Amino acid sequence: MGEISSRHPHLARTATGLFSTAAALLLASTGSTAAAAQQASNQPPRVVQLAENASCPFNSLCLYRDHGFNGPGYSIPAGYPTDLNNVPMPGGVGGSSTAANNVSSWINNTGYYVLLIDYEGEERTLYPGYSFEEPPETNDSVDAVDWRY
Ligand SMILES: [Ca+2]
Ligand SMILES: [Ca+2]
Repeated sequence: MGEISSRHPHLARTATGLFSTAAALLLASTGSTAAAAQQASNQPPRVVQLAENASCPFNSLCLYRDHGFNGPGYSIPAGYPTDLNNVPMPGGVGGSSTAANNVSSWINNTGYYVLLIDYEGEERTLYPGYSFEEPPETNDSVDAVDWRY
């Protein structure tokens, strides 16, 4: 979190404050599946794996491995900067096992601008309330997401 907190001190504080709630919820759901165990060990605390065919929750950014909002997907709460290298997503192109360089479709179900950041390329903006299918030029390229208000 060091890099994030230096760039966004107020966001980092918010995330830390909410972390205890998320951890408590994880501990409370003891009917744990392999996915939940993986979630507890690896993934950023507020990034949640979507159930199959689940709709994108309100006030979240949703990302999907495949086009058409298919394949493994996650929701990220509004305002939570996320390095996709920390989000497990097996079955990616070229054998990638994280969401970095793997996402093909997005749903911005928030009122905020989302920055789609490619460490090797450009930074693009996904407008509030918009969904987006990656064109061939930028498919499987985003490494991190950040937010603008
Ligand atoms: Ca993909
Ligand atoms: Ca990239």
